Amino acid sequence: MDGFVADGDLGEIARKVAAGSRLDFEDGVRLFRSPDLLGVGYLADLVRRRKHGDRVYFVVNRHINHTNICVNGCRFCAFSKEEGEPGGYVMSLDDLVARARASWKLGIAEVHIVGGLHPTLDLDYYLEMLRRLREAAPGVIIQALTAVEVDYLAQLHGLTLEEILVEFRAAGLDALPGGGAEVFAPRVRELVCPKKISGARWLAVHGAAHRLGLRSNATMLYGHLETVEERVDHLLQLRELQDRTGGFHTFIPLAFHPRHTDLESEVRGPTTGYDDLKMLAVARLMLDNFDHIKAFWIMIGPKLAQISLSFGVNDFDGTVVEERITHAAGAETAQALGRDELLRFIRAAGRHPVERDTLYNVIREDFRH
Ligand code: V47
Ligand code: SF4
Repeated sequence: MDGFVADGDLGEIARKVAAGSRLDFEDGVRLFRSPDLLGVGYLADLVRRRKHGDRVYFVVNRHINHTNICVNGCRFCAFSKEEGEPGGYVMSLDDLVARARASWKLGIAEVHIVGGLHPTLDLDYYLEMLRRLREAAPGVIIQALTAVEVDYLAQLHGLTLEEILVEFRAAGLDALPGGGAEVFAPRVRELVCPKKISGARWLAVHGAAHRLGLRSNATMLYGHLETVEERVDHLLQLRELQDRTGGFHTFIPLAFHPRHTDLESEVRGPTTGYDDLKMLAVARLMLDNFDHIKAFWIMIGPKLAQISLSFGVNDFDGTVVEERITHAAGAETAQALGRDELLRFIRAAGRHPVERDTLYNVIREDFRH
């Protein structure tokens, strides 16, 4: 193994990885600081291969952002608008349901719905949204509402997290997406999203969801004002909750896109390919209790997402169809990839594509070449 890891400082980590032992905080920092991207990637790939062999998952899904009006005004967000500001929108439920239904007819397995914290949309809007989606697109898994939205609506209606999640589940919610986690460190939150719920509260929402049997994802927004130590701290807090609940499916690092955001002049520019691959590989190594590490090609481009399949990644998300958050901040990727394109990228990397649903049930894997 040592022949593949050029950085001598990674020797102890390489031994731990070979033995399947858990990495600690210092290991995480060392991995981020190491200039040996190929060595770190090689170690991450060992772990990926051990867990998944040559299988790479993908989902045929559709994202919908029902409103961009938001009271939080996070400094990294170019998507949100204040109420009354030009460009603000709220989708009618008829419009939202029609979009989901059209995609259902085309065979999606998942609809992914997140939006801003609207000052007047209340619980009834969300419960009706879920009920109508369930009716209009039966069998499609509804992954909706970030922890930030769940907390906001709970506060608005004086409900506990458990109470509101039970209502959402009864109306049709199947799983929570991973958004809103950003970076848990209070120092960073104060700088980039001072009005957003704390990291502890984000973890409490996911913990409550897991206890009720809802599964969820986790994210981290990287490439802005966070330090390497704060990245590792974030990963370890996720690992700790996962040890307790086992409710996370997937970790998705989100590459910060600075254009049109309040942080544009405070960062050097968008993340680089080196940083994106390093982030994915270190996540694979530190999150030993997460089954899946997902590359969101919308943010890093399909070509780099394909390369990341050799750096610890085993999930290539998704067909997407419509994406507003990253595109408002200057993303130059397309908004959709067809199933055939996803298959082509995965196969060309020498991997075996597996079409899944949100809960990682296999939908299909006998694709003909
Ligand atoms: O919470 C906001 C991020 C998230 C920017 O769970 C930005 O499967 C980059 O969470 N540049 C929403 N990112 C998206 C999200 C997600 C995406 C794909 C899959 C899953 C999943 C979840 O987008 C927000 C925030 O962290 N974000 N602004 C920006 N300028
Ligand atoms: Fe609102 Fe979410 Fe944008 Fe923050 S990231 S301003 S909470 S829409």
